[in-house]
Amino acid sequence: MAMDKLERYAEILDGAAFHACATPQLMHTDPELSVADAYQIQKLSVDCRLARGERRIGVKMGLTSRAKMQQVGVEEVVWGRLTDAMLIEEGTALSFARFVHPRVEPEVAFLMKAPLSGKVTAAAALAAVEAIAPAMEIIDSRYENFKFALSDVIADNASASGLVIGSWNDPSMDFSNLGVILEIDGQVLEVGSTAAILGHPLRSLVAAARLVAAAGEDIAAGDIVMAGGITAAPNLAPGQTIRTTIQGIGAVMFQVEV
Ligand code: 0L1
Ligand code: MG
Repeated sequence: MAMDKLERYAEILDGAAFHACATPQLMHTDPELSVADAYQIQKLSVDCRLARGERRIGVKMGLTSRAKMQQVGVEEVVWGRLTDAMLIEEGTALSFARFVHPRVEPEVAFLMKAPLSGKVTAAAALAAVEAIAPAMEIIDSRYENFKFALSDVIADNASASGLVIGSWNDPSMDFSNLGVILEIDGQVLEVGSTAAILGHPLRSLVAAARLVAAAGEDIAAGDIVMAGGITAAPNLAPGQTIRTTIQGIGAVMFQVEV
């Protein structure tokens, strides 16, 4: 696809995120949009954020669990880029007005102590991890009605929009199958296991190293890698208190402003 068209799509998606205003699916006007085109659009749209002064802080993996794939009808693992403007401090309230139609996902976050790139083993991936934390991702599709096809969601930075990270833990523990509870206003809405992430969260990190390297980039020391949603993602609404607890590694919470 011609560069000027890729740039135009990137600006549309960046504008939709910036103004919290939904836009039609790119695939409706361009049904031939390829996955490779979509990742180029993603990079160009994140470049718009970087040009406004945001800083890259890592990457997110998306659609890494059956529950997530079934919820949105897309059956591929995807990745996206995270910036510092997406970080929400644990325990604080986020402004609902920043988002189009946000949802929340319980996740595991990795903090990297060494770079990771290309085809790596799970053992090599673990050796590059400084710490793991309970986390939540706020996803917000910029498309109308939260509806998209694979290339749409990739171009839209895999719906990346916010992340909240709890306390960091030593990664030497077995975190392959830890119980997960997502509560909204004290009510348990979703339960799951870290095993829902590709069978083991480390597999998501292995996939991240491969996919990010294929795009000519690296996972760097100091990066955060969000491993992907464990359960289906409920809608957020003003006034809610959201908490995720992961067995053995702690809890993380935030509120949504009224
Ligand atoms: O992080 C995720 O698993 C979501 C990826 C994009 C699909 C969605 O918006 O639900
Ligand atoms: Mg996610």
